[in-house]
Amino acid sequence: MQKTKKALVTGITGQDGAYLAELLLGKGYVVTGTYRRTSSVNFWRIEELGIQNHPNLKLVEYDLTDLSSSIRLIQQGEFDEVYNLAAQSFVGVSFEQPITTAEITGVGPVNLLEAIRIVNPKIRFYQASTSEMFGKVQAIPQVEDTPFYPRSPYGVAKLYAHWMTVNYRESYGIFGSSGILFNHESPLRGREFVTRKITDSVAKIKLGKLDVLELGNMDAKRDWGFAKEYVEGMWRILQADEPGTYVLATNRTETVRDFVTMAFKAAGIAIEWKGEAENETGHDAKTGKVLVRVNPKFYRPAEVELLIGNPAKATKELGWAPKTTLEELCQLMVDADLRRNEIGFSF
Ligand code: NDP
Ligand code: GDR
Repeated sequence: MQKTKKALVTGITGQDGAYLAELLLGKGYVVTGTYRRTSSVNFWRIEELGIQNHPNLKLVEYDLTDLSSSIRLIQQGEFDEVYNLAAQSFVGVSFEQPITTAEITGVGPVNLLEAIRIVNPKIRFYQASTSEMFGKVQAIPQVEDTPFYPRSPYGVAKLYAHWMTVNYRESYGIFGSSGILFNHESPLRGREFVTRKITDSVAKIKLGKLDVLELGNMDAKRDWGFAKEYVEGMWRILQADEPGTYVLATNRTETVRDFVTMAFKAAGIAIEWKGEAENETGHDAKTGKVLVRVNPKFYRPAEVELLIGNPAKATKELGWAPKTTLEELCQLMVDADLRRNEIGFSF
């Protein structure tokens, strides 16, 4: 009989943690998911997925910045696989809180790597690396060996954790793998990130609950995929024969402006664009009403202008490929936000 696998998922209150826990539970894993002690814990994602009370899911309080609890967590869990998804993951905030971001997003993963090295070096470790490490465009499409040039404290912190994962693999033989994941979105995306901010605002505008959507840089181009498919990629990365680094992406890039147009279209509203840069506005093509405008307060001190990734290595070695188109993804996000806003749900 095959042994039941045990997995640790840090950051289960986040988008990817929730989807990954759902995936692993579906595969028969016993899953420990970590959340932070806060005054009001936020389990809405695992509630929405209906896994909060799953008999094979255990929720534990944990902070990635604490080495001693990292060691105890690894000692107590007898895990086969550890997926480190916890991070201060918002690029914008990383400019305001660079030190906290470095401690959580950069050094935090090393606490887990140390715990694994000390307690059980056989554990397979997944690090949530990011296309933000590519930063300033060096080549397109970006692949595993494209040079890194991060453009935010978040990107720099992730790059440190990425190289530490490589370093623990090469120094101690730990099965440490990195997924360099490009932006992936879903109805469970946090509302601070641009796609969900857009789909939630479009739903509110459609329902007469908001007048105007305000955004920052409309020219930024991103390679957006569906989060549910990307967590499947994370799992595949840890099932490989050898540890390694893999890009997960769609190989398609669109501007923020294109995503806005797409989201309004998904809600049955055609948008016309006028003006440029800070004066750009998006109008309802039927009524002429301004529905979108630029607010420079959402600009970042440094921007990643263009991301597009080629996942050919993951396709060849892991059999992973994205399936959902950006139009389909956008439609399912808008539909979810319309449903939520109709019943006054506001996460
Ligand atoms: P989220 O921001 O939705 O989730 C982040 C999780 O980390 C939350 O559960 C959060 O808990 C937790 N967390 C934050 N700080 C700590 C801490 N000090 N100790 C323990 N847990 C902490 O991110 P996503 O789900 O979107 O992303 C998952 C991972 O993948 C992140 O590491 C992110 O940087 C990375 N990534 C994401 C991409 C994307 O497009 N989504 C692309 C590439 C990489 P709380 O709820 O308490 O804040
Ligand atoms: P990103 O995602 O920075 O790529 O990081 P985000 O959705 O925050 O921004 C994408 C692009 O949109 C531009 N933008 C705005 N962004 C936000 N959040 N709000 C706005 O109003 C707005 N207007 C324009 C941004 O400037 C940017 O160019 C995400 C996170 O999930 C990271 O954790 C992850 O590593 C990367 O994706 C890959």
